[in-house]
Parts: sequence; structure tokens; C-alpha cells
Amino acid sequence: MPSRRQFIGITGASALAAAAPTRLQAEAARSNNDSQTQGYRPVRTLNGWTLPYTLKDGVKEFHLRAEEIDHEFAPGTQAKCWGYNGSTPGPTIEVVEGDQVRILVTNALPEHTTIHWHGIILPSGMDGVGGLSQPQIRPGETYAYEFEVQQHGTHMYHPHADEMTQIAVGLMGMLVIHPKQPEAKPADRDYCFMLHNWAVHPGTYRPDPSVLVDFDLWTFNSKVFPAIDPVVARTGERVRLRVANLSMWNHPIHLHGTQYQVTGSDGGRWPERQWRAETTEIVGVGQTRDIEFIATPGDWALHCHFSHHTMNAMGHDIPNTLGVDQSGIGREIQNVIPGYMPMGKNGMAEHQRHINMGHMRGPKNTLPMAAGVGPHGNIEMGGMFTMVKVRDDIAPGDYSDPGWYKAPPGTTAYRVSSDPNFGNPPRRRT
Ligand SMILES: [Cu+2]
Repeated sequence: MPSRRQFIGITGASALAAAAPTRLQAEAARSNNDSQTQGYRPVRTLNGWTLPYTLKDGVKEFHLRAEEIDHEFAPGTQAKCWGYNGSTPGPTIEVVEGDQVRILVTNALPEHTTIHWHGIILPSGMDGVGGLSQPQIRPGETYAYEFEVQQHGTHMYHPHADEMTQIAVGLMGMLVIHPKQPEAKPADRDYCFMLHNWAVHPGTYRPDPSVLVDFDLWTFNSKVFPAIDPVVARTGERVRLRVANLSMWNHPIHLHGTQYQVTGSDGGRWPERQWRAETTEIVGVGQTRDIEFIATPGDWALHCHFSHHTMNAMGHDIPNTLGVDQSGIGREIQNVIPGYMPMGKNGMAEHQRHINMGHMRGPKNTLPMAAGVGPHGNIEMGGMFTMVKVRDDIAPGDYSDPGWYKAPPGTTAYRVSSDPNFGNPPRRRT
């Protein structure tokens, strides 16, 4: 099986290129409940949803079911993954500091599992480490976890059984605990998403759990750009992004157009004197970070700053053709590597253009390296990339995609000349 990274030519692009995010998923509207009825403003899980609970004798009871699912990373790539209640990541669980909770876990997987409540203060026997704190939950069994919530913050849940496999194929979720006391500076919009990586080899349909570093797909909530929901806000609103990382890499999460404050983690919302202004914050493996900002109008990129993490299938481990005249050799190489497209002499920006024109073909079920078409042309991104879309006229609680930003006249970069010898800029002398 050839490595996906040996392919530059990738298929399935035309539909994807046209599929810029147009609207948020309907089921996510569930998390947009009236904050009055629950005593807190629910979080908004990008491309995801919040798990409903039933109240039984004062205990909030949730029910998770670990199972195999069909998952689409973006139109053009699907895989057999493992998830909870039909999705990866599993539904977000939201509770309030002081709650009594019971979480039922049914194992519909072909092997045993558990759930570890990552960062949660609880009795040792509820910590979910198979073999250490409890027996494994065998296929078909249902276990109950019960504890009193003693903290607040942005947390995660994941198996602590055959972790290498079970996390690699999608078992993970977020656990958001709202503080008992209302926050002094409440967020008007409170988003959450998980960072993850996947090895779905060319033409295959199951993530490979044995991969250590060389992943193909880099995801926010198990989606890649342009299938990741945008973060939508109204000008002047306080926006919080809760970011959690269960991948195998650290991710520097960068937001354009603002200095955000890093305000919390799985240690809760920090005292304001500990907040710090940043534009890029590394969210380490196993960590969570909350970032907050006041929304300013525009379409602002929000992405991991590893440039290979904002791509899908990549051209790794191939000869560097930058500056090489390849005219005439492409057809010969195609005899050896089907789908090969001579390119890269002038950089990789031509890649998406070739795909959009239908000139490139690649393995089945494999996304193009970069995609997404904006108002000014190809965006040439993939993976961990989405946008914060802020407008003056978005109603509170409206999360629908407002389309592309119309910059006021005179506020967009503009062409001065098309002559490469234009002007006489100072040059360093050697
Ligand atoms: Cu990254």
C-alpha cells in the first residue's frame, strides 16, 4: 500500500471545492437552549451536539453508547470509526459544579472499553482506568459512573482501555462544567471543539491506530476544512473557544485579527489577573485551553499554525521539485505511480487549481491536500482550519453562516502594478 503522502494528485475535489460551509448542523441547535431554563449558557459544539440528560431523584443521568459508526471527515472521505451515540467526537456532556451525575456507558464495541473522566476530581473507583480502578466493560455490558461534580472548567472524556486503538479511531468527547456562581464576564457565545489526527491510508476506510507521527487528517471535532463549522458572532460579543487536544501532537491555535485572552483550562476559568494576551496558544496533548475575545467584524482565519496541519493528504517523502523543470517527464512517472501529476516547480499553490480543473486524480476516499473556495479564489487550506465570522447584524443566538464578509470600500489589499520590475525597493547588498 503506497503512503498517502507519496501522492500529490488527489481526487474527489470538485464537490469539496464547491462545498464551503453554508450552514450549521441542525442537530447542534439543540445546544442553543435558553440559558434561563438551565441556569447557564450552553456551549456550542462545532459540527457536534450536546447530550440530553434525564433527572432522576436529583441526579443528572446521561447515557453513552460506544459503537462503530460511519463518519465523514468532509465530502470525499468517509471511514469506519468508533464513536459515542452515533458521532465522533461523542456528544458534549454539560453539567454544573455541584451536580450529582450518573453516566451510563454501554459497550457496543467488539472489544472491552472504559471511560476515563479526564481531569475530573472524583472517587478513585470512578476514574475509569480499566484493570486499575474497575473491571473492563466487556462487549454488551453497561456500567454506571457516579460522582458529585466538585469543580468547573473545560474537560474531556475518553477510553482508558486499549487507548492506542480506541482514541485513534475516534472515541473521545468533551465534558464542560459550568461554575456554580455566575461568571463576572460571561461569554455571549461559548464554543468548544477537540483536536485530533487520523491515519486513513489512500483508498482505505479505517483509521490506522499504529501510526505515531505521520497522519493524513488533522481535525477540529473530527472534521476537516471546508467541512468545519465557522465560529459565528455579532460585533462586540464576548466569544469563548474551548479547545481540547486528544491527538498525538501539540497544536498552536492561532486566531487572526485580535489579541485573545487565554482565560482557562481544565483547571477552570482562571482569575482575571492570570489571563494573558496571545494570538497563538499551544494546546498540548491531553490539555484544554479556553480563549476569549471581543468579536470584531470580518472573516478571520482560525487554525493550527503547523502548516502541515492545515492540509489533508500531503506530499511528504517525495523529491523536492521546487525549481525543477519537469516538462515531459510526467507521463513516464505516471506509468510507475498512477495518479502522479508533475507539479511543484513554482510551489504547491497550483495543486488546488489542478484539482478544481479536473486534471488530477488520486486514490479513492482521499481528500485533496487543500480546498475551499472563498470570495477571492482558492483558500488552499485543509485540515485544522475554519473561520471566525463576525457581523454587525447577527441576532443573538443566531449561529447560521452569514456568508462571506463584504469589506467596506477602501479596506481590502489592492493591486498597484502587474509589472514584476515595478518600483525600486531597497535590497540588501552582499
Ligand atoms: Cu497542529
